[in-house]
Amino acid sequence: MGFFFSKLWTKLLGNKDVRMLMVGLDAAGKTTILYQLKMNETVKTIPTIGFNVETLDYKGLNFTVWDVGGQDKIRVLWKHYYQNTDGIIFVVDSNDKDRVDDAAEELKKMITDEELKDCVLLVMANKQDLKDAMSPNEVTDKLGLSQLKGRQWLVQGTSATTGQGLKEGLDWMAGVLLKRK
Ligand code: G3D
Ligand code: MG
Repeated sequence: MGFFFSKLWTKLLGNKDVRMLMVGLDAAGKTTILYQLKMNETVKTIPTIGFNVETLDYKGLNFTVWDVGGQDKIRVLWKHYYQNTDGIIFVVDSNDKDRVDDAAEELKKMITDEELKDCVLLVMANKQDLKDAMSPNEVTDKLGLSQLKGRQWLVQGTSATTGQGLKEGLDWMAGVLLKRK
């Protein structure tokens, strides 16, 4: 596919493997994003007790995706996937005002985890194509991101169905990761 494979990514992946964790509440648009990025590879679904994990691998870049929300009991199972994560992509349904507080809570739990403390955070304020969707600024506000210290983060408006914003967000991520090495 290569639609987001800018020079930045080529450069980054020439040097090392990169691991991305993509999470968010169910129906936020994660699977749709994964399929947009498909890059001629196959999306694999690994059924795990209590949750499904989707993975996509391409030239040393690994995406691991699952739904978060509610089930605190299975949270311990996620840790297995946290190791060596370079970036978190947190996907929010910008059109779901009823659940944005739940999303905020889940994000908070995730980023306060010791194992993920060095990860770069990209928030995809998804479903921007819907006319009542919260703007990326509103999403930033709702997630309480301005208070977030010691972390590089960006909120990018996206539409997984049209592909809008995906490249921009991922290019930002690649740029940050490149500078870190
Ligand atoms: P998830 O993997 O995070 O659970 P999905 O979410 O990718 O399965 O998406 C959930 C629903 O939202 C899907 O609709 C999907 O088409 C839709 N969706 C995802 N991203 C966008 C977007 O950017 N804009 C709009 N308008 N819809 C989006 P269905 O109807 O298949 O359940
Ligand atoms: Mg899904």
